[in-house]
Amino acid sequence: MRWLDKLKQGLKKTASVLSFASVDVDELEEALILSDMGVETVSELVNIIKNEKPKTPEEMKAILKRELNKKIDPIAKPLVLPDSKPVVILMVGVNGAGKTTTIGKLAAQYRKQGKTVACVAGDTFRAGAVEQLKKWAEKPGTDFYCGAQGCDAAGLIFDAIKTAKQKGTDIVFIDTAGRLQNRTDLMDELKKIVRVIRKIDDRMPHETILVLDATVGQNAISQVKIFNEVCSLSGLIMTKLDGTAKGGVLVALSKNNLPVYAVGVGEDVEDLNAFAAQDYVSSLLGEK
Ligand SMILES: Nc1nc2c(ncn2[C@@H]2O[C@H](COP(=O)(O)OP(=O)(O)OP(=O)(O)O)[C@@H](O)[C@H]2O)c(=O)[nH]1
Ligand SMILES: [Mg+2]
Repeated sequence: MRWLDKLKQGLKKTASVLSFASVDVDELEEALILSDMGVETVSELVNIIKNEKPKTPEEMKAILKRELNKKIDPIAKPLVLPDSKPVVILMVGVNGAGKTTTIGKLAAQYRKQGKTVACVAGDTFRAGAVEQLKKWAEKPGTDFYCGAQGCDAAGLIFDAIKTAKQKGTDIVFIDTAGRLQNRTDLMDELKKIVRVIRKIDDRMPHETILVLDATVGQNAISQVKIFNEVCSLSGLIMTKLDGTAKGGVLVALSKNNLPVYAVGVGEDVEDLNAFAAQDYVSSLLGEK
């Protein structure tokens, strides 16, 4: 299946929440809230639509489409790697968001472009985490760094980056353990990881990406806020846009001005792609 078809297919549930047959603004408001766009964004959108007094559902949809594009356009930015060897990319997020899978997908994409890649198993916490990343790393042939379960993640990451630097590796992906944003002990560990990486080079990590699971809807807002406070995020990747009715959450996230580098619509290696504003908005609105 082509990417755009996958995206449309994935956002079908959200699109069905957002389908409207009349120009009833209350009905529209409810639908927008159900799609997890957030109360603030929704009231802003509804006010604009009310002011323009659309006469047909098509007119209403056209206004909505224009306004959604306006919000999404500035945050839909591809990941552009800086000129550095290595480029260090740190992946963070709550448990099960899709960090490890996303690293696997990105590693494969960059290997295809001929880059040398290393994956660092910084999740030393969860049993099976190392093996999971190793499987992803093996397929496209990336270097792989890991330690014993329970070992100090920051130390492992420090050594791995140093070695990758000596070897001249192009990109280093650092996987980290999932952590809920209310676990201060784990958040402190993340601070330590960042501190240690900065000791090698204060421009590192070049990217700190929060991986968000689209199915959590509005909880993504507090995840962004807290992870940003702890490790100063450079961008977001949203996974699991397939099969969620809460696909509107990306619209709510746009007010953070953090770029959304990519979105995931499935578990396979090709199910991650750059986030394109128009494709997303037209999928959200169920356009053919
Ligand atoms: N449907 C779907 N599943 C996904 C997507 N991305 C990841 N997954 C699945 O989500 C589950 C969790 O993914 P992981 O990559 O292990 O998540 P994680 O953030 O590394 O999890 P922890 O290490 O436990 O914190 C796996 O079963 C993945 O296959 C996606 O875009 N769509
Ligand atoms: Mg993981």
